[in-house]
Amino acid sequence: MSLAQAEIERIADQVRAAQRDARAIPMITLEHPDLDVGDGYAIQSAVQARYRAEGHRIIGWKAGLTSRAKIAQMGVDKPAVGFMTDRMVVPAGTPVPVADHVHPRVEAEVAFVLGADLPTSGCTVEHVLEATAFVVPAVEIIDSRFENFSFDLPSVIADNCSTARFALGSRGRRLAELDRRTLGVSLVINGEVAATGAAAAVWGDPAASVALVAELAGALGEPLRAGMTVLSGGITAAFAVSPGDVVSARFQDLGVVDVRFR
Ligand code: OOG
Ligand code: MG
Repeated sequence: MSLAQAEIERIADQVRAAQRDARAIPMITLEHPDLDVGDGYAIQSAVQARYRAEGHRIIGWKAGLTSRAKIAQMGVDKPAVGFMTDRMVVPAGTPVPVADHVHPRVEAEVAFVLGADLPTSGCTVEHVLEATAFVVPAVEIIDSRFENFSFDLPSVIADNCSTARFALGSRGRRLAELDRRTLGVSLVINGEVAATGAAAAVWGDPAASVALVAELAGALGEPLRAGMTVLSGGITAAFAVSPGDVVSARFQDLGVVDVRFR
């Protein structure tokens, strides 16, 4: 940690304003080259406090940069976590305004809904299998607040891991009914297959990615609790969207989630 609390608060104000106003800001490390991962999470926590003060409720956490495709696309090779709030949920059938974002992109992910708390350290795949009530298909809409969607690890963490919105499928499946690793998905945009993948792309097993989220969030003093939703990470690269686009994550055995943009 290199930043004083007053500076953390100042940067958190800038990041939150950029998120709310859909405005790009320079990457934080341009002004603070010594910013480290601890500083990034300190800023993220201060950003979270601003969401809570605005009336958002924290309903879950997400993994970022847990697949090779994402690591290759973004050039950042360490995973990170971000928080999700009730107001980030896209209600089924409601179009998402592109103009609410700087440069939104979409990802297909497996979402885990917890029926029990996860340990904050020493969390294993077995703990995740035990605690998961069901999984649902998800489309995550990410949006970096940094110019050109370009960042390093401390900066993207400060920006809550590019979290913007997410849409969940309506039909849950129990993990025991699925082969989590070979679970296939096609990310379809305007009827064209943009990318395909299998859930093992995410940390070898999406349940292992959830265990990692429990560890990383736990280290921040943020336990993953029963009732929370955890996004396990983009399986393929993310794709930019424009008004009028229709995005469909079509999962083998898990069903489909559609998101329309306006
Ligand atoms: C960071 C967020 C990554 C994922 O699923 O890997 C993420 C980014 O790529 O902007 O959500
Ligand atoms: Mg994601």
